[in-house]
Amino acid sequence: MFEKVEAYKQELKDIAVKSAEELEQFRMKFISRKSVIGDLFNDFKRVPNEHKKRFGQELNHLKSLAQERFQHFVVELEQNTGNQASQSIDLTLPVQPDQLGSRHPISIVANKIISIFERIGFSVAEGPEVEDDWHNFSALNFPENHPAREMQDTFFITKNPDTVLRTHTSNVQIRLMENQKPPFRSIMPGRVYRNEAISARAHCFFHQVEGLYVDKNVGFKNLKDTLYHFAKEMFGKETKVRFRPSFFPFTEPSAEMDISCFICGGSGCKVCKQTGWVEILGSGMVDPNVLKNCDIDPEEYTGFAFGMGIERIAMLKYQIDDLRLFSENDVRFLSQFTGADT
Ligand code: 2U9
Repeated sequence: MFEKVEAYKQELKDIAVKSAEELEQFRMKFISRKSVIGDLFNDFKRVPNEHKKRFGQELNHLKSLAQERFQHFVVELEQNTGNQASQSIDLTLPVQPDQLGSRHPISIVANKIISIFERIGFSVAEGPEVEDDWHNFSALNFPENHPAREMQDTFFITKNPDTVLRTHTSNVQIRLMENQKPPFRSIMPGRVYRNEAISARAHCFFHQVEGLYVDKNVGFKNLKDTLYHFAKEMFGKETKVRFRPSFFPFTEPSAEMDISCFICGGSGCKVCKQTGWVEILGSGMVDPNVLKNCDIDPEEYTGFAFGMGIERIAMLKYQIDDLRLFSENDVRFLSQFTGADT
């Protein structure tokens, strides 16, 4: 057995390791639990007592030698492969550009709308998305039996049926008028909720920008001038505008605004469904009841208001045919909206 130890010592001194496979073979033979050195330790009990001490010393020495050699080969191999890797790197190759994020199309459209109105003196106002019945419905002149108040249309908070997820950003106008004195000239961008089944054409949340202008002597002409200016800034100088009568509980009279189709210029295409016109927003003169609900005298002050869905405008502008794309966070969709128009 002493001869075996001597033979392994010699082998450890002579051996060379050139590759990862050879290193693994070395580890199996000399380091692992089933190594030849392990076998020799198992044989220890059969060594006569008078030789046990010297055999133990020899074995420990053999084990240390194997571990030293193993460490040496590990370092040597790392250095060699590292050198090879650095030699194979072509430092003249162009750098891979960083993958930059891009602004969400809803943000792009909202920012554009905000900047158009800011340039003509409107400020931006925000308010809560969880709202009470008064600010979301009653103050806005919604009758008790209005269908929007139904569970099928509005998300009610189960624990408190007086609390809803706001169905429009009009709650912000009410809070503004309750807390400050006129004149008001603000826009209200934000997320709103409707109890709708999710499909390509409907979603349970979307985004709006609403606007409010209240002052002495504000008339329907101011509404038309302002929205006409907006349409030209948003969709181009050639854009034509038309108003159609409509109805909302919070405005009287009310009108919907169409613009000439910015894809076909009015001659008829898929986007405008061959009509030459696309509906962009709703508007109207603030109902006197709404002003009274906010302690504003409708004999002294009048105002106009408008509201538009941001998703609708983004879908028209970018010809997107499925609402769900806006909230799925698919990078293949989102990365298409890079560029200067942010
Ligand atoms: C107050 C008074 C009046 C806001 C208005 C509309 C017309 C309108 C729709 C556009 C598409 C909602 O997102 S949409 O479905 N909105 O047509 N909104 S006037 O009128 C107000 C708001 C607040 C105190």
